[in-house]
Amino acid sequence: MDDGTPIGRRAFAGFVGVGLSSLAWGGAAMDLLAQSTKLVPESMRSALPFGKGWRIYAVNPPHPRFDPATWRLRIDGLVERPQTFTYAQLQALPQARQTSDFVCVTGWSVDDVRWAGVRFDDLLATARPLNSATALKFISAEQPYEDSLTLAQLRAPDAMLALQMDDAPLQREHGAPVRVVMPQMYGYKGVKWVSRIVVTDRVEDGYWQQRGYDRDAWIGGSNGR
Ligand SMILES: Nc1nc2c(c(=O)[nH]1)N[C@H]1C(S)=C(S)[C@@H](COP(=O)(O)O)O[C@H]1N2
Ligand SMILES: [Mo]
Repeated sequence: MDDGTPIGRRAFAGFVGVGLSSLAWGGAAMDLLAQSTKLVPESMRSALPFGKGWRIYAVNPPHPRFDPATWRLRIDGLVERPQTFTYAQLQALPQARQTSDFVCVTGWSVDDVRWAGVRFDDLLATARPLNSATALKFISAEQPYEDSLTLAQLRAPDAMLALQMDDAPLQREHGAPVRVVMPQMYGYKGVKWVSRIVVTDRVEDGYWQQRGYDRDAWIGGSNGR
């Protein structure tokens, strides 16, 4: 899944005619160049790693590695039948598509991200949440990152567990193989590297709520904005 990265960097270095080591290129530097310089045509900008304005966030490097042979998504808690999905089984569920903007509470955003993935009703269909269930807790393989959303919030038409971003499998740095996408809320609700979903009857404070951010992260309607 990292295939595009070295190619993108080579293509970029070749285009501007400099021989900088790829090690010198942090995501932020790539962003600045890709967005500010008129030397880089739009067609090439979209091919660059992080070129659309993404900042890669993680709380506990290195990023988890995705091995399709061993990776599993566990769904348990208040369900009739706990589930363990392989990646292939997730791919076999109905795949929804959407284009939505992504907004981080710290001020950066990425417009028109193309996502594909599974709606939560489809994801939970075989597990069958109990009547007492009201929320999902998403646990990242990157411990201790986690966050929760209510089932009502997750019924938003643009909420999904994403397998793809911009027509390609989710890249490692963006949370491969699956991340939560909740476009009406700030990005911190979108847990990357999701490895377990616990069906619960109460919303718990997630990683950033424990550090002072609002539980309900509505864009423009939370965190003092
Ligand atoms: N596991 C995990 N998920 C995470 C984070 C993180 O640090 N670790 N950061 C969150 C925040 S604050 C934002 S804005 C987005 C950033 O997504 P990106 O790293 O794909 O740009 O991921 C969210 N999900
Ligand atoms: Mo964020």
